[in-house]
Amino acid sequence: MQLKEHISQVIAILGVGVTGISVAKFLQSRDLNFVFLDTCPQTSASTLEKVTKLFPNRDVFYGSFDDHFFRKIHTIIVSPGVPLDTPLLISAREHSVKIIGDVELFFKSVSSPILTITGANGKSTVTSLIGAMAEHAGIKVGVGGNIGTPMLDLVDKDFKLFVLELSSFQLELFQGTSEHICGFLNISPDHLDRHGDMENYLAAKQRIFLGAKQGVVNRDDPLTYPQVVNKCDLVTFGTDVPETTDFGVVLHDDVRWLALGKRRLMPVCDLSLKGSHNISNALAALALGACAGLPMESMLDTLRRFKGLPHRCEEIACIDNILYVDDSKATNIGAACAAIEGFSDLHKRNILLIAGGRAKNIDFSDLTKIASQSVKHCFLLGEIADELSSILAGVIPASRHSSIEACVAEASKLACAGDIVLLSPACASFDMFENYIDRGLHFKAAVNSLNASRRASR
Ligand code: UMA
Ligand code: ADP
Repeated sequence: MQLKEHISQVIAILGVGVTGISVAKFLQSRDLNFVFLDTCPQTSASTLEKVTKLFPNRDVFYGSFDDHFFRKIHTIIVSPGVPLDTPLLISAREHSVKIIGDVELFFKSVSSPILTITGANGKSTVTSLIGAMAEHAGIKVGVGGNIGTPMLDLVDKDFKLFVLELSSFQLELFQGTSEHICGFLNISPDHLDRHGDMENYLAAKQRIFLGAKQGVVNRDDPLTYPQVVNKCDLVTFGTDVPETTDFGVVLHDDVRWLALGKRRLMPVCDLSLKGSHNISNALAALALGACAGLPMESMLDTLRRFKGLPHRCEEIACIDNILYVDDSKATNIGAACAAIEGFSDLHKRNILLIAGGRAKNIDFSDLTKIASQSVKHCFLLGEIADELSSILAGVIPASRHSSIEACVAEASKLACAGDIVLLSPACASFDMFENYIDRGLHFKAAVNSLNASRRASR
């Protein structure tokens, strides 16, 4: 591999999170020399201790770096969470240091077909669906990327197909150095704190078409089509009637069917996942799976069985005929709107929404519009609570709370039979929780303890 050419210099791994550790294992297995860098003063002692234990002979540098330092580095492999305009990377570029991400290393290291998936929302659902479809068909499939398992952990394992979820952060450095089949699901504002504006966010997502031989795009969202001239064949999905080789929805005897062209595949009501956003996710998975040659019967059977991932519109409990739903993974406005629409009742305001956290420089007007039709009360959390409270003033009754437990307790008092208490925060979790999983687990624990106390009092 190219990285071996510079014997007197080393590779630097920037970031000691799960990506950094997987890159280190990969380089170590190939006898390549490397050091760790980290620019976050708040990186915990326990993380650094873990890295030192795993790689006792490797240096870990943190803080700021002088010119002399860059003469010893030929390549920096950057973790996705590190912004590319970080001063360290600006200096590195000035010293002609090569800057790459783990995706590039992955693409150069595997020979089995690769499916790549991006979009603002639905990435993990579609990625897991395709993984489950391939497994159902008996194919040894490696699933990873932004979904959690760092992709370099998948190499050297004899997988016959790879399904990778790619975030805009990972795509910023993506070069598409070998062939793949890509899917761009949808776009709505997210991560504008990192990308600055929608144009940059979309430009990062559009990089998924680099090197793609086939692309799956969403007819309901034209911004998912490649915006630069590109040679890949396109297959589309959408919730309207499809053309011959595309995926969509057709009506037959008043029943809605998922369809490939005119061919009816299965009734929409047979989908195990609920909500209109999941019809799109199912169609995207079918389109991508078909491009990868997965058998239709395996794909349809998976769609009938796949129950969804934790913290995505996950129904936790029904207490006194009030449903409690954990949608902690809804970390942007588009996702929260999809969840609210999916659970709303046309006839009344039936949702008690728990929202808030750390905002990402996104305009809340779409959320206010959708929520005004179906949200009875909004329970606000985190750094954005004050701002959100003024935005909602006069539109939706709202109150601020210091914990998710308090939100659940207050929501249970205001809710009536048939209502839904929905945690769909529209914000990142890092101001109060370790991540969205931690936030979802706190919600789940609060709901379970409410359930236990109601049972005890009966
Ligand atoms: N760091 C720096 N300087 C910085 C920022 C971070 O040195 O300016 C260091 C931190 O101190 C830490 C390390 O970088 O040591 C963390 O790296 P990271 O933030 O890239 O996190 P990883 O643990 O490597 O996890 C990453 C993804 N994280 C992000 O993109 C923020 C994970 O996605 C992904 O699952 C994992 O790689 C495996 O591919 C998480 C995520 O929140 C779930 N993604 C965003 C989302 O889904 O919305 C994009
Ligand atoms: P991602 O990996 O892109 O964050 P997930 O599949 O984890 O997406 O779903 C996260 C949340 O996004 C879900 O809980 C749901 O609220 C919302 N969501 C899922 N699919 C879609 C979609 N196709 N369109 C809009 N929102 C969606």
